[in-house]
Formats: sequence, C-alpha cells, structure tokens
Amino acid sequence: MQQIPVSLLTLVAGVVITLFSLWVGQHHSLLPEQASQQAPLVDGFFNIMVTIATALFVVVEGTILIFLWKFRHRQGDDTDGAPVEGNLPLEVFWTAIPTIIVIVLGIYSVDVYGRMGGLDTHNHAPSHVAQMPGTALAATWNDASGMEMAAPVNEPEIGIGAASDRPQKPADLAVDVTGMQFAWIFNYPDSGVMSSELHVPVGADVQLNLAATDVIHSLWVPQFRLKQDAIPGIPTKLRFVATKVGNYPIVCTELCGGYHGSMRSQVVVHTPAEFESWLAENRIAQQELKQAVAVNPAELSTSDFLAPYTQKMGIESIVHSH
Ligand SMILES: [Cu+2]
Repeated sequence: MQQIPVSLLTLVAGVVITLFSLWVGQHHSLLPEQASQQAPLVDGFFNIMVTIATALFVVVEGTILIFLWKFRHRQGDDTDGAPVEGNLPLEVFWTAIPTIIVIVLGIYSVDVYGRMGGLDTHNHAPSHVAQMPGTALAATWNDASGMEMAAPVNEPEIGIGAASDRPQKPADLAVDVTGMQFAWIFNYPDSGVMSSELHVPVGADVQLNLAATDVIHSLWVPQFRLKQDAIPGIPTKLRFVATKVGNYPIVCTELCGGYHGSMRSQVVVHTPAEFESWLAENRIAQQELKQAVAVNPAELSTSDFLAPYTQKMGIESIVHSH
C-alpha cells in the first residue's frame, strides 16, 4: 500500500483545525448576553481571539500527543535519541507567526476602540483637572450633592465618548456618576433625581460623566462590554446605547479598599415610557424629601415648630395664647 504523503496530511489537518477553530470562535458561549450597541464590536474581537487561541491550542497540544506516540520508548531499544541542535528556519517561522498575530490583533483592537468612541481624534487638548472636594469617606447624600456642585463645566475628554458615526451629536441623557468607598451615586442633572442605581431608557444615547471622591474606581457593566475608570480630580466619560430592556449588574472593577467586593449596583434598562414614570416618581419623592430635610427646627419660633403637632392634637388655641 502506498503511503499518504506528510504534506497532504498536514494540509488536511490544517483545513480541519481551521474549520473547527472558526466554529469554536462562534459557539464558545463564554460571554454574557449582549445588551448594548457597543457589545457586538467587543465580541467580534473576542471571537477572533478565541478562534486563534483554539487553533494554536490544538496545533501545539496535538503535536505533543503525536510526538509522544511516534517517538515513544520501544521494547529493547536502549540507544540515545537523535542529536538535534536548533533549526533556524523553524525558529524564525514560529517567532514570525505570533508577531504577526499580535500586530494584527493590536491594530484591530484600536479600530474597535475607535468605533466605540474610545479615541477622540478631533480633540487633543489636555484634560482639565476639576476642582473636587476633599476626601469623603462616608457615602452620604450630602457629600454627593457637594460633588454635584463641584462637577466640571467642561466636557470630560477621557473615556469612551460619541462613536465615530455621530461625533458631535450631544447625548440624549446625561448622568453624573460618583464613585466613592464603597458605593456608586447616580445623579440626573436635568431632573435633580439622585439614585443608587442607574436607570436608562432602552435605545437612548446615554453619557455618564464619572468622578471619584477618594480613590480610583472603575464602572463595569459586563453585559454592555463597557468599563471606565472613575478617577479623583480627572473627569471621565462613558457613552453607550442600551439595546435590551432588563437589569444588569454594575461592578466596581478597580480594587479600591476593604469593601471593594461589595461595591456593586445595577443598571435598569427601561422602555422609554417606564423610564419617564420612574423619573417623575423619583422627582416628586425626592423634592418632598428635600423640603422635609430643609426645615431646621432651631430656626423656627416655638409656635411654628409646634404647629403641626398642636393641630393634630386640637390644642391650637393654647399655644397661641402664650
Ligand atoms: Cu470601588
């Protein structure tokens, strides 16, 4: 029987491994669901990396297994192995291939980041350093409203902004995000609503303006495939379009202290109508809260201070007689 030439076997193996790797790259199900317009861009890049990694894994591990079998120790053979010392063409070959892969992936990743709005090609001015209040360790509403007033007037220049297909268009919704040990505060400047969760309407072009009061934090929404650092003194932005109604986790992904692991929140993606009613409800509730908190008992006269109680008790006349 005539033997099959090695080059033909190699060719067949190459075709099979290529097809298998392409299949794995599309069917690995390693990533969570996609819930933003930016997610498919990141996943396209990730799938290519999985395809290449699968092919390399199969080639390297397959070669090890084939050689283990082919050059195994045979009964009665006590001779030394063949003295092999270097192989320049082979070494050039296996150095060149990873080099090309890394360069191609590097160029592709910059392209993906650019299409997500990550590289601002129109504006190279240095970022303005914002005036931030001093360290605020406690996550209180008061500190957060202090941040609100100190928020930078200028548009943040670092972070993921408008994608290249709509460079100058302002976002539909702006949310000021403050990271602090160990919580996120979301402030809606147009409506005065403040929340510990991020609420956005589906399909809207949302811009987060990120700030940090103490140390570096990082806002990560795995289902959006988006992550942006919040840095003390340097405002950053994160712009996205959510594509699926639902609740998705927000995770702080920059080790920021003892309770970093508990620095979690969630983004709630509403239908536009649901979002409007959420905003309206919270606007009313928080205005009432602010009015209630704004009353300082020390500034009231005795009768004014007692008025609500005396009215309830029906003893109005007694207080007024004093
Ligand atoms: Cu954090």
